[in-house]
Amino acid sequence: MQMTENKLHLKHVEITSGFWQRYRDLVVKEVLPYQWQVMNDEADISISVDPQNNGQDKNSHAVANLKIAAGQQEGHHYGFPFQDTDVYKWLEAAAYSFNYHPDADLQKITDNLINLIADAQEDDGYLSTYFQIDAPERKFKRLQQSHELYTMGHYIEAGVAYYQATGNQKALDVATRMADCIDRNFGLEDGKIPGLDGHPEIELALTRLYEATQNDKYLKLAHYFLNQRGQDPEFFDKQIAIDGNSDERDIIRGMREPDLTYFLAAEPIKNQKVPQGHAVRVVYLCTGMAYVARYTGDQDLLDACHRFWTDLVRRQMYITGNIGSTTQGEALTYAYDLPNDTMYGETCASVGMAFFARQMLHLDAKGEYADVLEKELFNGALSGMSLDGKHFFYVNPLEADPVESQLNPDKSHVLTHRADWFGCACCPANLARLITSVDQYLYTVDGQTILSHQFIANQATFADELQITQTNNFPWEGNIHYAVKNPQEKAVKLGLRIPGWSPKFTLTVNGQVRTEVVQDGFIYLDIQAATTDIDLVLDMQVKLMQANNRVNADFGKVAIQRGPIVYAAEEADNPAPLWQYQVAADAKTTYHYEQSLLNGVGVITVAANKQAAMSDQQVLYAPVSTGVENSETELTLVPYYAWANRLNGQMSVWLNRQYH
Ligand code: FUB
Ligand code: ZN
Repeated sequence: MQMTENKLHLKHVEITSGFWQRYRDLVVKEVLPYQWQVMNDEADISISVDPQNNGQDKNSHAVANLKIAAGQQEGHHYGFPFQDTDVYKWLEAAAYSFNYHPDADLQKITDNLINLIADAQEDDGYLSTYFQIDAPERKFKRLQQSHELYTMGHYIEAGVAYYQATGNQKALDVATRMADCIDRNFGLEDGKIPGLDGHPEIELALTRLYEATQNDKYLKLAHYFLNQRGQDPEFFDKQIAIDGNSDERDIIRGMREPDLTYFLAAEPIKNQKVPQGHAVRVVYLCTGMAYVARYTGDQDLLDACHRFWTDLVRRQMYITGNIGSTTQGEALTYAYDLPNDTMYGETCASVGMAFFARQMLHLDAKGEYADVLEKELFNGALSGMSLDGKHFFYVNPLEADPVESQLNPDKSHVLTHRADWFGCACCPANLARLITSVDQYLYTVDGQTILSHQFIANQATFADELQITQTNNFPWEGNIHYAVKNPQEKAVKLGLRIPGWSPKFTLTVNGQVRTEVVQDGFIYLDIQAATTDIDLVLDMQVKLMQANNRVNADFGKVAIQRGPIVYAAEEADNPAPLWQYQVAADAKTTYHYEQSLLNGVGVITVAANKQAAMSDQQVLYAPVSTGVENSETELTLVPYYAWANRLNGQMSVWLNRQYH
C-alpha cells in the first residue's frame, strides 16, 4: 500500500523499554559480532553438543559457501542446502539494528556482504550456493527438499530490509533479480515448473518485495505459490522419479520419508481443515497466507488463516507460545497433544508465530492476536537465547532434566543448556532479526485508527506530527502511561489493547476515570485533542493457571503466570526432584523484583508441599499409603525465558497440583 503524505501512517518508533533496550543492545554488542564470527568459522566453538548436528564436523561454513559460489575461494559446499539462510537472516537482523544503532564499521561489513552475495548470484538471478557449487544440473529439480525458494525468500527479506534501512540499491536489485528468476521458472504457463518449494517462505518474502516495489508481479507470484500448494500431490514424487529415487540422491537425508502432510502439500490450503506438519513450515505458510490475503482479499485464504489460527492457538500451543509437540519431523501432532518433556517448540516456530500474529493484526483488530504476539516475545521466542547472547536453544521444552536428556533417547533432542551453535542453525539469527525489528510490532494503523498492541515502552511518530509516548516498567509493573500529542488535532482514534490476562483494569483519561467497553480486546479512545494523557493500570496479580482438561500432559497441574510472563521452577533455586512438589490452587504467592538476578527479573515464590524422597531400598510398587511424609516449603520461580542461565539442572513450568 502506497503511503500518501496525507494518510495517517507510522513514521518511526523508538523503543525506550529498559527490558527490550537491553536485548536490542545485546544483539548489537554481542549477538551480531558473535554470529558473524561463527558464520566465518572464526569462533572457538563446537557444535558437538547439538544432539541433531548430523555428524557435521564444521561449525558453519556459511560465508565460505558464498565465497566459493562467487569464485573467490575454492572448495565444496558444506552444510545444509539452505546454509545461505543463516547469513541472510543475520544480514536482516543487522539491517534492522541500523534503525536504532547506526554503526559504520558494521555497515562496511554488511555492504561488502551485499557485494559478495551479488557476486555469487548468477546472471539469471539464481542464487543457492549448494546447487551452484555442487549440483548445477539439479537446480529446481528436487523441490521437495532443495529449499531453493526458501533460501532465496530469506535473501529477498534481507535485501528489502537492507535497502529500506540503508538505501543500498544493489541489495534490492539482487532481490528483484532473484524474484524475476523465480517468476520466469515457476507457474502454470507452458514451459514453467507447475510446482512449489517443500518449505514455505517465498510467499511471505515475495509479498514483502511487492510492498517495497509496488510491482504486482511479485504479489501474483506469491499468490500462485499459495494456490498451487496441494494441487498436484504427485509433484514432488514426479520430480524425484526423474532426479533419482534413492538414498544417495537425497539432498537432505531422510527427507523423502515424510508424507505430504509434513510439507503442507497434501491438499489445497482451502481444503485443509487444521494446520498439520512441520511447525515452522506451518507458521511461515500462515504468515504468507495472511500477508497475501491482506492485499488480494482472497476469501479462501482469509478463512484458512482464521481456521489455522484458531486451531493453533486453542489446541496446539503451549502456555509459553511454543508449538511443535514432537521431534519426529519437528512437527505438530493433534489437538491437545502437548507433552512437556518430549516436545519440540523450535525457536523458529515461535518467531514464525510472531510473524503470523503480526499479519493477523493487519486483517482484524483483535486483541487475541496481540496476546499471542506478546506471549512469543516474552516467553517462547525469547527463551531461545541465553542472557549472554552467545548460546541458543533450538528446542524449547517446558520440562527438562539433564539426566533424562542424557539417558533417555526419546529426550535426547532436549538440551538443558543452550548450545554455541547448531548443525542446522536456523534459530539463532531468526531470533536476532525478531529482536532488532521489535519496533515494527507495536502498532497497526488502519484508516484513522491507531492500534497500540504491546506494552513495550516507546516513542512513536506518525504523520501529521502525531506522537505517542508510552512509558512503563513492563513486564514487571502494569502501570502504562500514554502521552499523546496531536498538534494538528486530526480526528484519530487510539485502540489500546486490554490483554487477555488482565480482564480487570483501570483506565484514566486526562485524570477522569473511564469505563470503556472492550471490543475484541481493544478499547477505543478519541485522541483528537492537542494532548491526551492516558493511564492504564493492568492486573499484575500472580495467577495460578490450569490447562483445558483435554490436555493429558497438564492434567492435575498448575503453571504460574504474572502479566505475560510464564514462570518456571529450576533446580538452581529448588532442591530436585521438582516432581515431588505440589502446589495448591489457592497457595500463597509472593512477588519481588530482583535486580541482581538474571539481569533483573521478577521472582515469584509459591507455597508448596514436598514429599520426602523414598529410599531406593523400598520396593518399586506398593499399596497406596497415607503415611508418606510431606513438608511445607516453597518453590521459587523465575521467568521461563531466563531459565538455563545458571545451573544445568531440572526445570518445570507445570507443577503438580495439590488437592486438599
Ligand atoms: O528446513 C529449514 C529449517 O531447518 C526449518 O525451518 C527448521 O525447522 C529446520 O528444520
Ligand atoms: Zn530454527
